[in-house]
Amino acid sequence: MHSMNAITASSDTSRADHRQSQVANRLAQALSQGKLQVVYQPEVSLFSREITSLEALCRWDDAELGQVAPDEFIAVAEARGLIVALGEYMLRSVLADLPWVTQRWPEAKVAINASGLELALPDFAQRLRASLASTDIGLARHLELEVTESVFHHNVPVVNANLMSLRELGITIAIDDFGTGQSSLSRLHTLPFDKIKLDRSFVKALQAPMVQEIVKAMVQLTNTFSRTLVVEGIETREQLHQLVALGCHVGQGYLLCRPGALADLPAQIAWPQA
Ligand code: G
Ligand code: MN
Repeated sequence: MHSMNAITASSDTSRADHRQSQVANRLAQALSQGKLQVVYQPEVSLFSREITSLEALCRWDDAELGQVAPDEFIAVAEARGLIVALGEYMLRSVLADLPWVTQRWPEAKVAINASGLELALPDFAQRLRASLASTDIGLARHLELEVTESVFHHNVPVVNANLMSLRELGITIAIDDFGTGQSSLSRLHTLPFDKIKLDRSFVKALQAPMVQEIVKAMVQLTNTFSRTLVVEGIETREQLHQLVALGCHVGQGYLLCRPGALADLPAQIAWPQA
């Protein structure tokens, strides 16, 4: 009985290992051949409907594996030593797109997601600065870096030093998927940040009075400290109206705009009136 379980478990493990190796090999190739796409999803002012930020998101449609979900290939990149290459790929793509973005949306920022593994490297900020300098250091004020609360699992002094160097350059810091990580509130005051992106799970549960109170508290907290609150995962008009009523100013989600190629994004967002 035990040995049967052991056999099943080990064949599951080897199948998962095999998939991971396959994804890692193909991903390394895709990165060196420029085969990943970058799409952008706006963050939108819920009052003016203007685009305040564009979040760069990676998409991968592989010739052999087909579409691979970002959750899967990012996890593989982290496990197999490809996350720095992936981060640099995204940065290069974004820097190439930035002149065009700033022409079209002069006030908007472009946000890139960084893994805690990257932030824990002592030379992260230095390398980012060097890439910027070789393009145009003035672009720094148009860049935002999104990090999740999982950075707390890494070397916090190094992470903080990186974040502070980036902020000195004019790059803003957003805490992504806020509310899902560990010890988020207790560590919040130790992290330099400009923006909180409230995880979409709060919007999903918005009917619950307790969740509405949490959203209100987050609005108040961010207002008090002059930080921006962005609510993620807005999918319905009911959610949008409820969030506006709770005092939220900026949102992101499929109702407002799906991720898309830069050329396909509207200058301003239109959504149906109630
Ligand atoms: O972790 P992060 O928030 O950066 O993840 C962004 C991912 O969330 C993207 O892959 C994007 O396609 C997805 N996403 C964006 N808006 C919505 C939404 O309204 N609902 C859901 N379920 N997913 C969304
Ligand atoms: Mn993000």
